[in-house]
Amino acid sequence: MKLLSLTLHDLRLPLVAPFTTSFGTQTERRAYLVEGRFDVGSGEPVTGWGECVAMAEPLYSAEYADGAAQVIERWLAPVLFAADELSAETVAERLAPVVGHPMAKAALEMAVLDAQLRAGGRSFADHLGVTRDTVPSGVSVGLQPSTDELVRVVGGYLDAGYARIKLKIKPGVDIDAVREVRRAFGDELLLQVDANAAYTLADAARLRRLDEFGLLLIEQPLGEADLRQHAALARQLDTPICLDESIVSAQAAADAIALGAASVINIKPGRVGGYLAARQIHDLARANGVAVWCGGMLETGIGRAANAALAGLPGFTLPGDISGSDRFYATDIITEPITMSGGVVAVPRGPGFGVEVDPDVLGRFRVGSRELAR
Ligand code: OSB
Ligand code: MG
Repeated sequence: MKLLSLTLHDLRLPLVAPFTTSFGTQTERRAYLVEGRFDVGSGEPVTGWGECVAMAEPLYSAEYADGAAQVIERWLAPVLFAADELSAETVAERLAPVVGHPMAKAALEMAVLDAQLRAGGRSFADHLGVTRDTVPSGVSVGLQPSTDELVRVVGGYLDAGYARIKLKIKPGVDIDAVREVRRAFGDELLLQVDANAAYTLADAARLRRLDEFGLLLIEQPLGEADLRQHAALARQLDTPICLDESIVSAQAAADAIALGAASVINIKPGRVGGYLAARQIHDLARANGVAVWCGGMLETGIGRAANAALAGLPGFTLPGDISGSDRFYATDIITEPITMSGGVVAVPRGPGFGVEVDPDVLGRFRVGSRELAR
């Protein structure tokens, strides 16, 4: 394949409700979508879509939306335009000389992969060898103004059928919140927490108080670079430690496993540089007996569909943050939104990622676009 043109669509999607984590509150999702047009050797050019999961501000990771768009425009797209035999399998290797920027790279790999699969009439799930028809659907619940409100919001998601609840926590908004949710919904509820790096090792005694609540895991209690500290914390807790921010590559995953820093890994394809690296981490974790689940980054339907396929791999033994589109958006940018029903989301089976972008909706939420060409 040859890349003919690349359009960066700059979107601002309003959220159905504010989403608050230990690092801030979002009321809209700023997202760049990547639309690639490819010469596939025969017939008409084929379009492939990718989504950049970098957030508007560099608070979750060093990458942020405008920085990712710039690195794509200035450094990454030119490498792909120069390639005569482009394939999804070689994107990461071609882009490797540019240090970092996994989310920008992942968006480009997605567009190439989507087009390549569409040209061959195959779905991403078939490409991965996924045989499951559905994946369990969990929901990430933001910090709420009060514990009463938290219990009410969790109750709403459980009534809707979500299979697992993840509570965002931060120092001081943790023990009581978890206790009240447990009290309201019982011990059978699949419950986990995510600190987004808000604690330090000095908080170990406080975090140990979470052990009594039978949580599936605690996600990223400490900083991104704190692999050794996470290993030290793991020795003091019964609750399994899951890493998110720290797993920036397959190498980081291997290090975390070897150090005993994580007994569970949250796989986010954007954070690790793409869906093919995500698959490698899945394989590595599975070989080491480490459970994985698919994280989310408030994706539009494009990334949400791709995540639902990835999560069909056999090592994804815990429910992911793969909720229905309506958990964040009143209107998704794809023609048929991703839906959660009975606690599961369907694995898409159409060509490529299996979803179609709605040009009208895209136009409605787009605040700018840039077209790049060979
Ligand atoms: O830490 O998992 C996280 C959203 C943005 C950035 C980081 C995280 C999250 C979520 C939401 O928890 C997951 C989702 O998309 O449902
Ligand atoms: Mg997380």
